[in-house]
Amino acid sequence: MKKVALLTGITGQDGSYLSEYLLGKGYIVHGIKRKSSQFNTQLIDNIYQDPTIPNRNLILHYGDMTDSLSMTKIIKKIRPNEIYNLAAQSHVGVSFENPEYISNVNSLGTLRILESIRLLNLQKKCKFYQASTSEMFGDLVKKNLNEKSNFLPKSPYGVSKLYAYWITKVYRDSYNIFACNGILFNHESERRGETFVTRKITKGLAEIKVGKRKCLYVGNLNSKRDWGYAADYVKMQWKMLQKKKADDYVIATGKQISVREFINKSCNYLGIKIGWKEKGLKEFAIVKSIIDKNSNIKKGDIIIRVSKRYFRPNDVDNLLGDPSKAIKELNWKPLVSIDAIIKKMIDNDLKLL
Ligand code: NAP
Ligand code: G4F
Repeated sequence: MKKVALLTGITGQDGSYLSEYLLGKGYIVHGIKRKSSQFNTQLIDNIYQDPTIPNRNLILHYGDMTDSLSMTKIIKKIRPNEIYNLAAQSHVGVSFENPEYISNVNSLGTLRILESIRLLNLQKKCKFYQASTSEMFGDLVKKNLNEKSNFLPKSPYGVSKLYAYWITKVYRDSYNIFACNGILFNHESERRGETFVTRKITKGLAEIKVGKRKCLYVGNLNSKRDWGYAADYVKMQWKMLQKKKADDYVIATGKQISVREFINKSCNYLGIKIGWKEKGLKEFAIVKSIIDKNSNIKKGDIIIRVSKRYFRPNDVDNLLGDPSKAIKELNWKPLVSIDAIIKKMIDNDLKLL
């Protein structure tokens, strides 16, 4: 019998990679998508329309994390073996603008699924994966963060995800549900949403290179992140649910760079040498030289500026993970370096242009 998986957030970065991965493993994949005024299935259209994948293997349902009835109805109909809860309002900066909605989706949305598993008596049949996040840690601890580190979230997003993390543990311990938290550090890809800083930089610089844009405005350049590759990380989501015992795991590379270094590396890859001038909100990056003489950029052009608009009321400046437990128990090894991620993202953004 084929295994049946249900993915919330199937239209997002991780949802698209995980559904490809599970279909490749012979699963029947059900996904929940929101009703939107524009198409929101771009990232899964390739698999949805793939003639080699039978229609019945990838099935989409309309639903919403804020709507218990729709969620319970879908779970009752499908009776999945595995649920991957990837759906979230996932932008930390935006969470300061709509904290109530983000809590409804990220916190109560998770509770709604766990309650459905319990009320439908699926405890023995259905395993549950929760997309937890390094943003729950905050940045008060300056060492590598692991499963035993304290949580001190600094944003409504971080707090909403901490509720989801704990309720997942509570349902595991109270009702014997096989429920795991994957505490994933930042992971990026060609499919990363365009408002997250890495994609904003690779897309923005690609546009500057081809003359579609003059300058890119960013926020906190000093923030450091432990950036990995999304297609690599989703495999660990699946692996967690294949263990004998449910547990929580940090998935990270154990290396970090700053936003400024990410820009430097991206410019290097595009053959643009830049220098940084001034400090704080006045800081900017100026072109010192360019390898590609046909480029639209000239020496002396200012291509990056800082704007107050992209600062958060409170930011996590420093995130670095310690994936030792996953390395040992899940046979985890980060496979794609930050330079390789940047190359993949820029090549894709140039191709799209
Ligand atoms: P993403 O690209 O932003 O995708 C989020 C998904 O959630 C989208 O499919 C979105 O649907 C869906 N969604 C949002 N609100 C919803 C609602 N009310 N009802 C139903 N679906 C809703 O995020 P991602 O990067 O793939 O991340 C996947 C999960 O991992 C998220 O829970 C995120 O918080 C968590 N996480 C991500 C990272 C990372 O670095 N990427 C790190 C740690 C944890 P639409 O397409 O309709 O918007
Ligand atoms: O790319 P970001 O928006 O990602 P952030 O805040 O780390 O959140 C992402 O990773 C979390 C895991 O730790 C996920 F849970 C979450 O769902 C999301 O996927 O920002 C990264 C850093 C921040 O410090 C931000 O202040 O970059 C800084 N930054 C500087 N300029 C900017 C910008 N961030 C954005 N989005 N846009 C800017 O212009």
